[in-house]
Amino acid sequence: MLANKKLSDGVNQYEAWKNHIYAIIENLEGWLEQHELFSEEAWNTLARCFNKLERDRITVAFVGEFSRGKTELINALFFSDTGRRLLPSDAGRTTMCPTEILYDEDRAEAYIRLLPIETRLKEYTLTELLKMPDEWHEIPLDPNDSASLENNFRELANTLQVKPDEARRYGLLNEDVLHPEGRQPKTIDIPKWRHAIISYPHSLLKHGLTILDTPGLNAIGTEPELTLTMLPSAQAAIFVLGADTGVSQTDLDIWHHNLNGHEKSRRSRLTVVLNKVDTLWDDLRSPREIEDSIKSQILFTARTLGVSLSKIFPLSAQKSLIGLVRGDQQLIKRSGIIELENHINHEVSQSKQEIIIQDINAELVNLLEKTRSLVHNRLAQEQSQQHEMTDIHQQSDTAISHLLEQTQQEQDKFRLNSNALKEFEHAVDQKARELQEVLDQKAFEQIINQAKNNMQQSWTSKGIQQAIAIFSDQLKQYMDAIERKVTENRQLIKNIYQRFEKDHGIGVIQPKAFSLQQHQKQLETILDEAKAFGKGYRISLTGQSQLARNFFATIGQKTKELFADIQHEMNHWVNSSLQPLAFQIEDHRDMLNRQVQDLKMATQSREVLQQKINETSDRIDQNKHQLVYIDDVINQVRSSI
Ligand SMILES: Nc1nc2c(ncn2[C@@H]2O[C@H](COP(=O)(O)OP(=O)(O)OP(=O)(O)O)[C@@H](O)[C@H]2O)c(=O)[nH]1
Ligand SMILES: [Mg+2]
Repeated sequence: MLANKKLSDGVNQYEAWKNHIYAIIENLEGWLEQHELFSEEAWNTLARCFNKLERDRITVAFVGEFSRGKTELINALFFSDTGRRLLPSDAGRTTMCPTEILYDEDRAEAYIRLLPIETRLKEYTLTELLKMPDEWHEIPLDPNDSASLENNFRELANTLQVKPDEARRYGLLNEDVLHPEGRQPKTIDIPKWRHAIISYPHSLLKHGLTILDTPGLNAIGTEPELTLTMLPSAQAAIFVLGADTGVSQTDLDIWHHNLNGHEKSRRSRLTVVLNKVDTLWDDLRSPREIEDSIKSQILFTARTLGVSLSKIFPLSAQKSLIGLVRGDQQLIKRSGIIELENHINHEVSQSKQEIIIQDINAELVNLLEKTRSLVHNRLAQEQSQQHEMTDIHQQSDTAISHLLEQTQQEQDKFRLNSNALKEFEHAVDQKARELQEVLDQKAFEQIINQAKNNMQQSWTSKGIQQAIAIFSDQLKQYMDAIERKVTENRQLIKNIYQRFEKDHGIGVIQPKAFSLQQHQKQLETILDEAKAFGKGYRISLTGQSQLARNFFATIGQKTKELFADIQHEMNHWVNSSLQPLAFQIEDHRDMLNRQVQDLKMATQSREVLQQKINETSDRIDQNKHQLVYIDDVINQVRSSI
């Protein structure tokens, strides 16, 4: 189908890249093993890359005020080949809960999993609930029966009628609906489900695309994890406006609070859709007049939101769905959907590049470069040994005995130093323990608990903001203390390497130094969000305990994950920091042993020495071939972008 073609191009390219990298990793693994270059560090790096590739998904989120046509657009973009309006799209509020649409590779089945709204009363965060299958209601789906699919998907729009008190407990009561005097409503409608996950075997979803459909975001009680965690982590967000409504105040609120706000880098991945342009199609106006009126709407939107014109796509989701279902090419073209598809395609491959450059590519190239230095070292050693042997070949017997003596002395000195490696390892362990003490889970929990108490005891918005400010300061101090210990550790490791370099000319290949820079940036972003959170809440609407719960379900959870990440990466760094040195020590020891043997041999027979010289030449050739191979793989990785 025409409309899906471009999108699948983007995702297919991504899939092809992934397969390419998988193949590179697999080949590399075998090759490293074959040439005795497969260190524990290499194993860890490759395993990490593999994991990242497995888990990696691209999320495109659809965001906007209710009834702007988000769901209709998803139907047109992804599900028109079912010949139906698959996901419920209707006037008024329709999508009631955030809905992730993906394909569950592990289970390889189609289903909807729905999280009951009642789980809002539990202390668990959404992230935690994801790991508790019993809390979810599951409906199996038959992807070949589109009528029953459409029927099952209606659950996404399902509501419950509850008493105002119950709604308040869920944090879903807008106090404005209660009249200060006069009669109170007996019941009000709230969403039946809190979150939905659809697994559906669509080719794009199978290739790692996740679509996130959101309910009109201005809705009271919007799941805080949606706006603070899920939206910021989506690779692309599509903000949907209606040409019939223009940019309303509520559209602007959503834009500023959820999209344009804290993470400036996200802006490049933001797309604005001006939907429902068909409402401007008017048979009494000339095509030129219609085009002009669309253009002026686009200009106005660009100015109001402060985005460039190239990011705004006028279209009609409804007409494109109809055109696609009927195979009406003219209507499809007029609907404007094709331009949006091209753009999403571009965004998807853009974010693909970001992932590659930042993560996998850098990791692989780093490993390959280290391996290259190692082979380079071996080559240099073999070459100098060949030199020495050729020299020896021409020397007198007394000169050879002298050389043997010298080499044995170096061997002794080296033995002493390399025995000291155990002590160095001990020192690094000791420092690592000190670091663990600083990163102590209890200290972190204390910060969280104190903030929780402070918030629950605050009766004013100002009090909440103060509690957040204290929380931020404490986290910054905590991070600074970690930074100080990390610096000490880094210095210790550097000294050890320098010592071997000075005494024996080895230790040139050093481990990648661990840096907290990235994490510090992440903490800053989270703290900015925390500040915005404090300002954005009206305590009267939410109540402190619900507010504290929201805060810790989002900001609290994020900081927890951040420090868990730091701990994890740091452990890896400390455990592997002396590995490159150990590897080089072993290499150097082998070389010295060989030299001593060669010299001993030379005192006995010149012929055998010649044979040794020839063998060394062979090894030099092998090393040169290995260097060519490594450069080739580095090029393959770099050119895979
Ligand atoms: N005329 C016209 N109507 C549209 C278009 N796209 C969507 N609609 C209609 O607008 C209404 C709302 O569409 P939805 O897709 O449910 O909107 P939504 O943004 O998902 O709304 P929520 O789920 O409530 O957040 C439905 O009646 C659609 O048929 C369009 O391009 N043109
Ligand atoms: Mg919807």
